[in-house]
Amino acid sequence: MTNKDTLYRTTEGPIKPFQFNQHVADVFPDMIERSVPGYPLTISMLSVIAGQYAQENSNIYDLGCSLGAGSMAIQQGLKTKMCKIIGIDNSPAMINLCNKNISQYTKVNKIHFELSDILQTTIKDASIVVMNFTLQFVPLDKRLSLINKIYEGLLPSGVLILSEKILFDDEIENNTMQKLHHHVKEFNGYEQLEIANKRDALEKILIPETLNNHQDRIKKAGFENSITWLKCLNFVSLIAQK
Ligand code: GEK
Repeated sequence: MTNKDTLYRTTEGPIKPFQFNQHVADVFPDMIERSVPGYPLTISMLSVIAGQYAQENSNIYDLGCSLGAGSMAIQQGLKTKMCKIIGIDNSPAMINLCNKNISQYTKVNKIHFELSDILQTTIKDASIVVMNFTLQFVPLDKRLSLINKIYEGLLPSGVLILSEKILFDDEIENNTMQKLHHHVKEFNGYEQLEIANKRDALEKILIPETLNNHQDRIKKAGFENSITWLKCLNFVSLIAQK
């Protein structure tokens, strides 16, 4: 049973900056599914990607794992391959819920959830590193060193999966995508007030960049290529191979 997200259905101000606290963790599946167009497909495709790119006896990282949806999809895609899946998040509320949920599912016992800052954590012997809508919450000036660290921690032919909300250089395209995203939220049951309050809360917390910015950074880190494998409005997912 997922709890319905009504956190921003309030006329009481001022709206506080967004935090991944217990209130958010408690409604997170509903929040992300109704807010991020294409999210369920992004998650289910992680099973396919894991099946294809996981290397035997390697590590697989899910950075900013929230409640572990990505880690669990990866686990399902591995079938008989032996890998260590490591889900990392710096929100105690998220990691506590991950550990509570995992004890109910013995089949996901190969996932290790860690409470830690992805800027501090070591990445090594990785065949896959997933950052599903996480880099956008990392300060801009820390993003290149994080992508560099991921590149260094990947095995030869290892892949980074990077999903992000993006901006567009073209003003008309940018406005169109933002409007359509707003309509998706409305269609999914959010009221105008909730949408406006959440936008205020996320300002300066979620910092999107253009696809070019991401591709340039990925290239600078040393990846041979980065391919957009999914795009839904202003949300994309890239695969970059070492
Ligand atoms: C999913 N990937 O369901 N260190 C660790 N975790 C962080 C950091 C950091 N420096 N910064 C942010 N986070 C998930 C969804 S949500 C995306 C990811 C969203 C964590 C933060 O605590 C949150 O759980 C997650 O990154 C971002 O596929 O809510 O739009």
